[in-house]
Amino acid sequence: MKSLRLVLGDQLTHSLSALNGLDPAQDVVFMAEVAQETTYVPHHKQKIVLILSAMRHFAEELISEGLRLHYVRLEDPANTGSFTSELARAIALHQPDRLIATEPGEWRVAQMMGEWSAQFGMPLEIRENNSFFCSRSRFARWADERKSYRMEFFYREMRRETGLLMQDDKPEGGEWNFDKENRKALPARLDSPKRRRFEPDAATREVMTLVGERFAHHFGDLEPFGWAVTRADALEALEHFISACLPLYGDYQDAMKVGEPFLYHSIISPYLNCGLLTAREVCVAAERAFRAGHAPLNAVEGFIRQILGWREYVRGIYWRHMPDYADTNALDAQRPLPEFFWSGDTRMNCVAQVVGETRRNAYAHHIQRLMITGNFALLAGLQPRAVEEWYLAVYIDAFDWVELPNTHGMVLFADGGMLASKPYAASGAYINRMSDYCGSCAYDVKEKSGEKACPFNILYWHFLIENHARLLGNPRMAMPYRTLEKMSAERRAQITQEALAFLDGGDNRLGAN
Ligand code: DLZ
Ligand code: SF4
Repeated sequence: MKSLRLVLGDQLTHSLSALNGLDPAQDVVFMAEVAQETTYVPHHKQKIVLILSAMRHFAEELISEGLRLHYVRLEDPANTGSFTSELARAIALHQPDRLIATEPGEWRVAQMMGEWSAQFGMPLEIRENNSFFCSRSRFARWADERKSYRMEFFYREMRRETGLLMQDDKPEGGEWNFDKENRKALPARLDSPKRRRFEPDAATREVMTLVGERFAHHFGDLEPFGWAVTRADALEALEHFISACLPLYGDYQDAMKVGEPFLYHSIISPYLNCGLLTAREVCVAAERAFRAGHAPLNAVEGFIRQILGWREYVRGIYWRHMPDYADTNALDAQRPLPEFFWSGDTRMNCVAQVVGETRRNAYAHHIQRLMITGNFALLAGLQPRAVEEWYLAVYIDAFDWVELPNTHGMVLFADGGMLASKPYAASGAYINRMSDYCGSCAYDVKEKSGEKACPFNILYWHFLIENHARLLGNPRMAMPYRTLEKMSAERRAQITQEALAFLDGGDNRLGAN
């Protein structure tokens, strides 16, 4: 039985289930760079370079292991541009008896895959993706047992199941979650670790030229490109994080500073999400640092919670609730995405800084994504689909399964609270506390109304007024609503008027495009 083994661009793992039991004498590995994937959203240029270059390096590694590859390059004149049509060409050439794949990360691709067996008249075996801790069926078992899904309880089960940071059946340090220790403001003098850059080799340079020519109109700077594109380099990036950044990762996890896009963050999500690193090895490395006394528990627990807890949890939610999940719009948010999400051309310094870093690095850390661009999108009532497309396009680690629940549920509360127990809405005071953005902003974070007032201050109260009927019953919103109720009718009318003036015609004519 001759099989064609499929490896997608986010499955670059040597132990991938689709490659298990492969017979090098007759089986062929199929990989294709296709226009359909490079353009379904206008991906940041560095994201396309990372995926295509990592695919090419991975293919080389498989060839050097003695495997037969059917590899289609994007610039190949015969390339027909989609997984399905390229698979048809490969089948005609190699005449396999069956297809073997690993479940894809994305609903859109899973739909496509569902048709292949009938289309090609041969069996297609779709195997579980063993790069995750929690299979889709395991998540369904957990979710079936409860009415509301809180990440914290899922995470505890995962800790017990994997034994990570456990002392027998008790959590290490006597508590499951040390998040309250992870909100420190940065010290005035900061000596953040210098990030490890990986100089592009000839293969990456070739892809950069291709992307520069073909995707010049896509968002983002192509140079400098310093991402790892091989497993060996990704392992080096992991080792750098563990030794130089993890000890302080916890303390300053939520902090933001002008000119410091990375601080103590791991920056390994692009490698995890395209398969160069596995979730297990990353968590094991962090736990080892704790056991060796190199990193404190609040840092290691916080990091492991992101991978073992949150990342697995959002994947579970995605597969359990797609495709309907993406269509909800619980807060009826209808405004189009303002142009400054792409240009960065806004007087709001916090937004300008984050968009600028996103353009340069294809990266922003979780608090920047949640509390600056995300908070703005939530408060301004931007359309979920437009915001989701933006996040999917601009971030190097963004794939639908992880981006959608994070944006739709966590950032925008568009699922009505399935993921988050309350909307992550905040006024300028939070941004001022967690960053140094306000000091050099054209707006005044202390002003609550008028020309100079920080737009987040006005939009925050406007958001509460607008969503009064939808959010008043939420116990976690009781405090802000009590404050709102103490405001005079005139003050509320003024907030509404100033918010609408801003949204409809203020800073960079939000809503005008
Ligand atoms: C993101 C991406 C890009 C930009 N290009 C490709 C590609 O040319 N070939 C490929 O196999 N995968 C690519 N990917 C990743 C896919 O979009 C990802 O594998 C699907 O979303 C399936 O989950
Ligand atoms: Fe952002 Fe407001 Fe601070 Fe300006 S004043 S940086 S708009 S939070």
